[in-house]
Amino acid sequence: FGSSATLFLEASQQDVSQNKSSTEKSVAQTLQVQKTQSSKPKYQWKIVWRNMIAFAYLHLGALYGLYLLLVAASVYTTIWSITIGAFAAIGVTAGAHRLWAHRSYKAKWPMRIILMLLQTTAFQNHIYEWVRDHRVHHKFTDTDADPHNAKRGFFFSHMGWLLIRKHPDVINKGASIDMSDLEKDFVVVWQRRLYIVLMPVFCFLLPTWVPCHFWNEKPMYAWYATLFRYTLSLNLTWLVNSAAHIWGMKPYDNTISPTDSYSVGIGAFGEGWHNYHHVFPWDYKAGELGNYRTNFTTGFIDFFAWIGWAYDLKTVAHNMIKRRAARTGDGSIYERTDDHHD
Ligand code: ST9
Ligand code: ZN
Ligand code: ZN
Repeated sequence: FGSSATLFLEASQQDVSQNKSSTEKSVAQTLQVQKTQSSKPKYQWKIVWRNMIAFAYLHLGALYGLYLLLVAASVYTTIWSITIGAFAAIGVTAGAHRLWAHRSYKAKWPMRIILMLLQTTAFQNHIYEWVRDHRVHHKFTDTDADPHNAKRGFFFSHMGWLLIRKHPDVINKGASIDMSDLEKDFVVVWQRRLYIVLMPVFCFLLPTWVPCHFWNEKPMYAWYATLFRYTLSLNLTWLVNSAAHIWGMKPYDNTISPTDSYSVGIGAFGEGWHNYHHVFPWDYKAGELGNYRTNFTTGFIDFFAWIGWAYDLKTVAHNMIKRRAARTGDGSIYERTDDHHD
């Protein structure tokens, strides 16, 4: 404000004393504004080498793990890896995402504890941090304040955002996000406090120990199988931020980057109906129809609703969806052929 006032005074004085033409004045003003702006600190990437090394190791280890699972390890180790990967995914989709980030249903404490342990197995940061980044992503989608802003390209929105320091806008604008609901949930609070112990145990140690103890798997094979399971589930999750913000249909809102993607939907346990999800984030199905084959997470929540542990499941009225699609969609809703859009 101070520099704008100085600018104004300087411009006025010049006007009186030198009687310059208005064109000259505006050139002087532009130069002055440019000077003021260039004195602001410019955002620069800051690589976090610890993460670079960790993710390089994870991906190389995962490739070796895949090789071992295919040619050397016990078939039980493969079945075990898939099972743990699936349970961990549910912790992210039904837990961190649909329950804690969006409050699209309510869950009794035993279900919340189960979901918390599954989410810990997925090691995608503790629930509080995961939810904070995700709420910021929804509120500031496709801007610098979006932690994995898809406008910065496939690699950044996929994995790159975890390799560099966050854009200052993420932290500044993220401060406006209300997290008080999570601060009151004892399951979230205690997971955050104990994360440094819980995460290594549930994501790495237990999944590696079980194959060695129960079917005499070689420890090295079990370790690389763990790296494969973890790295694959990370990449499937990241595809929601990258691929499902770049390629696919936009049946509900054509003006935003998120898309409905059948293949991401399957791989990410029903989280690929991302155009729908960004328009109606409170729907517990995170998709319009949520049939179980393409939306396994919905089946999981419905099961817990059936036994009474999940309740207050929120959905969206059919008419409201239809009206919104007609108003802002890309028209693809009228060409439904796949499972999701039957
Ligand atoms: C991972 C997460 O992979 C994946 C999330 C994916 C989300 C997908 C969404 C789609 C939904 C569906 C799911 C489908 C699932 C399918 C499964 C299929 C199998 N707001 O972060 P710091 C402040 S994680 C407000 O350190 P730096 C805050 O004060 C992988 N404030 O920033 C914070 O302090 P504190 C494993 C914010 O230093 C302070 O800033 N994990 C916000 O720039 C510093 O925060 C890793 O690899 C915000 N949003 O570092 C760890 N953010 O926390 C990677 C920050 O004390 N992370 N603040 O309150 C890191 O190393 C660092 O975070 C960093 C940035 C280097 C990336
Ligand atoms: Zn979401
Ligand atoms: Zn998104």
